[in-house]
Order: sequence, then C-alpha cells, then structure tokens
Amino acid sequence: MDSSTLTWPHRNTMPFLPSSLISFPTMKLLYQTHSPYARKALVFAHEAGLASRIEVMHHETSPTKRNEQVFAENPLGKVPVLLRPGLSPIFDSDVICAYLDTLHDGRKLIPVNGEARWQALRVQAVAQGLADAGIAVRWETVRRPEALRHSLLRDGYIEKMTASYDWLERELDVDDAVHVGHIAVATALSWIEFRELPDFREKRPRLSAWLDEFQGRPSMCATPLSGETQD
Ligand SMILES: N[C@@H](CCC(=O)N[C@@H](CS)C(=O)NCC(=O)O)C(=O)O
Repeated sequence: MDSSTLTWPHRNTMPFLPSSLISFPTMKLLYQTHSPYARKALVFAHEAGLASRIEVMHHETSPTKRNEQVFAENPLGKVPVLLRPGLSPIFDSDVICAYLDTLHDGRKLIPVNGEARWQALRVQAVAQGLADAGIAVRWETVRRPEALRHSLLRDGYIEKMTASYDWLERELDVDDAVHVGHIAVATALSWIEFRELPDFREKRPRLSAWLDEFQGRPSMCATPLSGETQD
C-alpha cells in the first residue's frame, strides 16, 4: 500500500506504520493576528508539533461587522475556528486545544489525570477571563463611541484583571512542564501588553519573569501579534 495516500482518520487502523510515513490532510485555522484566543490555539499547535498541519487564514471579526465566512463555520462569528477535512468545524480555543491534544503522541499539554489536570484547566479559565475582561475594557475605553462608554463598567472589568494578575502571581505553577494554562496565560498577558491595557508587571515579579522566559519559546516567536481591531 502506498502510505502517501493514507489520511489521518485511518491512522488508528494502521498502527504498524510510523507516523512519519503517513500524510495528513491540512486543517485550516480561521485566525486573527491580534486575537489572544486565536494565538493561543496556534501556539498550542506549535507546542504539540502540529503547526505544519495547519493552514492559517486571517479573518477580521467584530460584533459590529459581520464576517460571513466565519459565521458560516461558527454561529458566534468568532475566531479561532479549526476546519477539519470532512469533519465539523471546531471552536472555541479551549475546544480546539483539547482536540489538537488528541492528535499527537507526545506528552499531553492538557494533563489527563489528577490535580495537574485541574490546575491546568483553572489557569486556562483565569486566562480566558483575563482576555475577556481586557476586551470589555477596550470597549469601554476605545471601541464604543465615546458618548456610550460606561466608566463604572470599565472599572469593574479592571478590578477583575487586577485580581487575576494577583492570583496568577500567587498560583501560577511556573516550574511545571508547559500545559494549556501556561499557553493561555502567556498569550493573554502578551496581548494585554500589546493593547496597553492595565499593567501587570509592577509588584508581580514572579509572573513577569515567567512571561519573559515563555515569550522566548519558538511557539511564541512564530506567532507575533499585529494589526488593529476593525469595528
Ligand atoms: N471564548 C472564545 C473567544 C473568541 C473571541 O472572542 N474571539 C474574538 C477575536 S479576539 C472575536 O472573534 N470576536 C468577534 C465578536 O465578538 O463578534 C475563544 O476562546 O475562542
């Protein structure tokens, strides 16, 4: 049999073939170069050794500017979305990461068992909330028309960000092997700096030093943030 014609849905039925001999069809990632969530999914793909199987396709999205191609795949009209040949689209970034973790034979980036799993997932949850709060702050500072901005709401979201920075300073497992929570925190914090949102470095030396080191990883260097939000 010509192994070059094998596709990944068949891989479990061909355990005798080394994975290097099996060709995988390319997946597509609906992406945005200034989205912390899309970058999280792509950094995860790099860390899992899957980036070469993913074609990245940039899409601008905003709740005020409908992107038909994204809505066709995700009813929320948001990126990232992972398109798999012959299978249904996968979203959001949490689910894409969980799916990608099933496609490789290396160490799982979402620990499978025990407290390590819950630590990785709760760190991911805080990182997701941080990015969500950061986006909300941007709506109340630069995105919404000035007359419609709500300063009390802005301050409430800033409080959530500050409390999350403090939590990460205390709770982030900086010495553990890289997991999905680390990837989510690094991509959220680096986006927060990129958008000049409230500072997290002052009085948080442990978190800052960890981020500086993490940002040197090839997965982060391969996925720089760029571009402006288009509402
Ligand atoms: N929970 C989602 C959030 C995705 C998200 O909010 N993506 C933004 C880009 S940063 C988006 O596409 N926003 C468009 C919209 O809100 O309509 C995830 O983790 O993937």
